[in-house]
Amino acid sequence: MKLLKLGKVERLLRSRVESGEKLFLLLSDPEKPISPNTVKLFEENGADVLLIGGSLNVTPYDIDEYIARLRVEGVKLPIVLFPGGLNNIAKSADAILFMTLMNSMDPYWIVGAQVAAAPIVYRLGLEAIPSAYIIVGHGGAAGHIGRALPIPYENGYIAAAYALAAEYLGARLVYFEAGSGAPKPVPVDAVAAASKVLSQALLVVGGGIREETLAAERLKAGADGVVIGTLAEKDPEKALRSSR
Ligand code: 1GP
Repeated sequence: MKLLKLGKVERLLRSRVESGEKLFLLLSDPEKPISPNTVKLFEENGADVLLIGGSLNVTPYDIDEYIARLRVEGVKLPIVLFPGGLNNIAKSADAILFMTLMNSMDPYWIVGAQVAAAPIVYRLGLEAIPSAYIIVGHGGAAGHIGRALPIPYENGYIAAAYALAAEYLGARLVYFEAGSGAPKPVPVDAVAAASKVLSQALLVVGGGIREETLAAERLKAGADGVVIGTLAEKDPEKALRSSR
């Protein structure tokens, strides 16, 4: 038997949560990347990690180029791939959310892409964070591309059942996703129900967080962190105010 050893990025995120902090995961899509200066603004104001990923029209070269630009400009945040597919695995990231799209109807997105990805992640030496991706409500592009059967907005208890199943299956991070730019974020009661049953996995929530109270309500309901993408691109100052 080998001992469970957490990677550097996961340890950092867990240590922040264990010390009572909430996580702010900034998301940049390399197709419309957030500029290095804006990323630095977020870094100086409490972002914990930069997620990079997108569903379409992204190559590993775009991601490596973007990361190189961020590093040259002095961005020090840990950079974690939030992969929309195999085309998002890039060697200069620090870690990858190694995700299964739990409520996909297509085995490819549940396990097929992961089997294809695993040897690449291993060869590149990326820290893999075992993660479950669960799509709720609108679902946006991720829901469409991932052939998800989104959990109805009103049925938070179903989302919680998925989260618990994810933890029992070994996920150490559960990501509730409403879809980028979704009209409504994941409902608070789904977050509260999941947070009540999870005992080990980090719970992060993203999609449609564009008003100042939306993140705070979800964090208060028990989310460990929020992901903000669209608002960070469009209105960084508001995104900062909305991240806590
Ligand atoms: C999308 O959850 C993320 O995958 C962030 O969504 O772009 O709506 O902030 P937004």
